[in-house]
Amino acid sequence: MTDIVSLDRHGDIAVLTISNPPVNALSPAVVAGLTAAVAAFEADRTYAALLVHSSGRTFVAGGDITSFDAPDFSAAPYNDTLARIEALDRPVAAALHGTVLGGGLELALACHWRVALPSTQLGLPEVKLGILPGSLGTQRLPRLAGAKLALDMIASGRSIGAEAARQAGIVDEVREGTPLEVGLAFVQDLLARRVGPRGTSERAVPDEGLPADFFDQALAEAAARKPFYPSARNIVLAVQAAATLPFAEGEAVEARLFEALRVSPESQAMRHLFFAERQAAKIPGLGRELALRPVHSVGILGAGTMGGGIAMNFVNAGIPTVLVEVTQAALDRGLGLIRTHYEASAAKGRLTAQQVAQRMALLRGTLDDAAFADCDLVIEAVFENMDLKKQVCARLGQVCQPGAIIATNTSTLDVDVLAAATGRPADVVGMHFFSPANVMRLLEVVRGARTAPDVLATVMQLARRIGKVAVVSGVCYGFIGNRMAEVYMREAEFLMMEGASPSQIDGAVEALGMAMGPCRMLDMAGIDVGANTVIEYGKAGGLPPDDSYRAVVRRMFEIGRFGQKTGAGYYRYDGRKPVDDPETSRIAAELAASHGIARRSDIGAQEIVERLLYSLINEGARILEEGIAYRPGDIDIVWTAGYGFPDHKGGPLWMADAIGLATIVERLQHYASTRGDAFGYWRVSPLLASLAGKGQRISDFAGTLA
Ligand code: 3H9
Repeated sequence: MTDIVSLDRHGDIAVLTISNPPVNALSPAVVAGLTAAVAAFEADRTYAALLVHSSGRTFVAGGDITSFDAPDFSAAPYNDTLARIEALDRPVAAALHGTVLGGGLELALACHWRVALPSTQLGLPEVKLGILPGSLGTQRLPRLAGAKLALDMIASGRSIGAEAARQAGIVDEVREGTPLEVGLAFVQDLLARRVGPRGTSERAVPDEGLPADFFDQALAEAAARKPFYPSARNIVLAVQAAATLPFAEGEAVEARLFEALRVSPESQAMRHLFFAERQAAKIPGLGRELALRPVHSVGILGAGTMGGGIAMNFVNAGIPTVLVEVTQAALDRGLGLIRTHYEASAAKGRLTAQQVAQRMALLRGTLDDAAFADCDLVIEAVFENMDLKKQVCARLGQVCQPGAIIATNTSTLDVDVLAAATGRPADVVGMHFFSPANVMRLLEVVRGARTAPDVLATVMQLARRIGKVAVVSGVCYGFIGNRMAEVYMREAEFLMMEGASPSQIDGAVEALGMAMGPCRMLDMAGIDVGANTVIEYGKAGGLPPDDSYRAVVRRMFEIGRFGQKTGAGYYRYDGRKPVDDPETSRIAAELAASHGIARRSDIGAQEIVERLLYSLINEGARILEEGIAYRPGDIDIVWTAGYGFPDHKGGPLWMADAIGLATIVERLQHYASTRGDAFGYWRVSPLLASLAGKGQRISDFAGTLA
């Protein structure tokens, strides 16, 4: 046996141990080790039973995702070994702990019996990688849990706990102890009861109560709700095969459907994001040995929508949080909104009354900013205005205890200027949350010129603790996300002035899978918020000398069309439903006339997509060449986790490679020549031009930030 998979004797029980840290992924070496161990067990007739378990923090978290790109990848060796395990003529049990996912659960399903520690989570999350379980999970799980639950778990990728798995028939028993203790005791019980092997594949899928059109409905739903995900349809077909075909035929169906997905661009994009997300957490130059600052309590200045949302993140993670406001009315309103939010979650069954009480007990509100003196981290979430934020930062510099971290939630302003205002810039970092802050996964962490390494590392670790995906940005206007959003909005507004309607603009990018087009996005975030950002940027001298730049948002702001909240912005709202408004088109036409912009009736979806997304990609390339982002994947994570960019496209830069950089450069040059480029809007990023010229991919660019 190997160090990775060992087979040891405990009396007449053979104990197979998988040790492939950190998560016991099924690398080719694990599969080879597993196969050898099974062969050794087959050959040794003195064993009465086999126990399969893993060392370390988890059972097996799945197939080795890094191996899926290999041209010679094949699930067959693993699947053959699973078949051999199931065919063993003596009982085989799996002792489960940690996260039993994907190929890990498929291993457990091939064993005859399963016992789990109470904290175990089990799931088939392959759908999140754009594939389906390829080691008979789609065939064995329905045989244990029924087609309905199996399809739900496989299609959603959600995990279930050990007790729910026991009730569903996936796990036989839940026991306390270490995996080895629990597994050995369980197998000894099996032997004492003289129970023999039992193969999951020999069972029929229980189909009581399943409507006759169950799979037809599921297929229709997959087509309607997940049109961009080929995995959605394939998953239904695979589970249908389990329910309707003999095991061997279902196996062949699964293999064919799995392979089609593995090589699909959608899955490649989603696998890219899996690793990009983990990579984003790593900061070049900061080692694991760096001591972090303790964060036991958090203070937040501003109890508005943003401040309240931010507070909920910490409270949800069990961290005592104090909210500070300037008036009692604002504080009461902020605390009231948080309570209402938790009570609504409780009404939906997502929280218990006790959890609501616990969370509210962790939250304190006060008008006295002296409360910040006890906090390890204080985040300012006041209105986006440089003068106000400078004042606030100066005060925080005085009131916060030595060593406390001071964070600004600015979405665009210069973090170095704010850091200087505190008088202690090493303690300062940007923490840019996205609205709604308790829901959106993205956190942009802005590294100032003087941010101390331990401050940055502490905030990155804290982000993980509160369930965010954090991406580091250098200092520039709008950081990674909003700087790119600015060019995207710029083109949306020019298109509007040229004659495209908001629904035409949004429709073009939503047809590619964007969760929301730019017009709906800003209407929801607030036209006032967007206009203010542009105005502040103007004050800081950042705007191009072009009066037509973002003219629409400024006009909308002047006339009080603040977006969804006022019933009108780019769109007019029928309740929450956006509808094109003749008034918007009149405003756009009027602005076009006053700025000498020609109106056209021939704007097509292709032009909209190119002008919006190729500008976005070009700006992303600039962000990379300037070293504002560490790596291309960080930019992809910002846009998929923060702006609704479709994950099946892998983010803007991954998509750029799929389109071809040369094509993008050619189209940028086309717009420069057809539209004129007095303000450099279409100037091609030198990095993009150079990579396109060399036929290289931007996703492979190593980055420039030291
Ligand atoms: C599958 O099973 C297909 C089968 O049906 C067919 C097979 C033939 N592979 O997330 P973390 C790495 S598809 C390779 O930070 P956590 C990860 O990159 C798979 N590497 O830890 C990271 O590396 P690094 C189905 C993997 O504690 C390190 O492990 N399974 C894999 O926050 C730590 O990861 C899944 O989709 C992998 N499968 O969360 C589960 N998994 O340190 C995917 C992790 O170099 N994994 N790594 O950055 C997860 O969801 C989480 O990693 C897990 C732990 C919950 C397990």
